[in-house]
Amino acid sequence: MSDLLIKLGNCLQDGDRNNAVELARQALKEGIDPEVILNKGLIGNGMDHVGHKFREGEMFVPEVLASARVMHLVMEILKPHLVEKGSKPIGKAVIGSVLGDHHDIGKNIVIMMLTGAGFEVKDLGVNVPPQVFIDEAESFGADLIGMSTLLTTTIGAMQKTCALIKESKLKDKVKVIVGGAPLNEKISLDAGADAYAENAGEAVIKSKELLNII
Ligand code: B1M
Repeated sequence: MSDLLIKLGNCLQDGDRNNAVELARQALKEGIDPEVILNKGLIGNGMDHVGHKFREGEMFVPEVLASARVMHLVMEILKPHLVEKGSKPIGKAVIGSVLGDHHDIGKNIVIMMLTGAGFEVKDLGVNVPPQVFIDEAESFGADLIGMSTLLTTTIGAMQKTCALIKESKLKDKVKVIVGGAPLNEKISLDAGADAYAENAGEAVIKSKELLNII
């Protein structure tokens, strides 16, 4: 990994927003692929370490929040480079973090990547109740509902939302894709989702597969 990306990841871990922004701009100027900046610098050398330190009790909520703010800031800089919107959307999606879940970084990345791939995406935000996914999908005319679940304790909300979708009139109209750290293929498909994606790149591939987009 380049020195620049290691430094960027370290800034994210330290919550150092000024230097992080500077380094991200420099990385883009040097022609480093924005996806590499995201996956290797911000996630691989940044957020993954933050998660580990949080789990081990070496970092606490205020520090993790500072890292999350740096992530948001740098993502704003990367966004125009990751998103090159096509003129006509290849599909429409509504995506949110499930009820009880306030994590939004992964969801936002998935939205960015799907938008970049040509989807029109409505961001439902965080802490989204099951019925809201259905109502918003209906009014937006979505082909796809996406749910992000970061906590073990919110897997139930994902399962409940999937069950409600199956009982709703949208059941044959929309496909459901889910993702987030505590999920896996089995939990997701057992809950009634049509696909599970481990990361944002896979979310794009699987969303296209679900909608038969080659
Ligand atoms: Co929280 N948190 N957090 N947290 N937090 C985790 C998830 C945790 C694993 C940390 C730990 O203990 N090691 C742990 C959950 C344990 C568990 O349940 N198994 C945890 C906890 C416990 C909590 C609180 C309960 C802590 C507390 O208050 N005591 C609390 C809960 C709040 C709530 O939601 N109700 C809490 C709060 C917070 C902060 C507010 C401080 C902050 C969130 C800020 C924000 O999101 N705006 C935060 C953060 C930052 C984390 C960690 C450190 C990082 C999450 C992240 O952004 N990762 C996280 C540890 C970790 O994951 N390493 C942790 C980077 C992001 C790019 O990855 O979100 O996994 P991720 O998204 C990936 C894939 O999962 C996938 O693609 C994304 C991009 O590649 N994906 C999808 C995600 N959604 C998808 C949807 C799809 C497809 C793919 O289709 C639609």
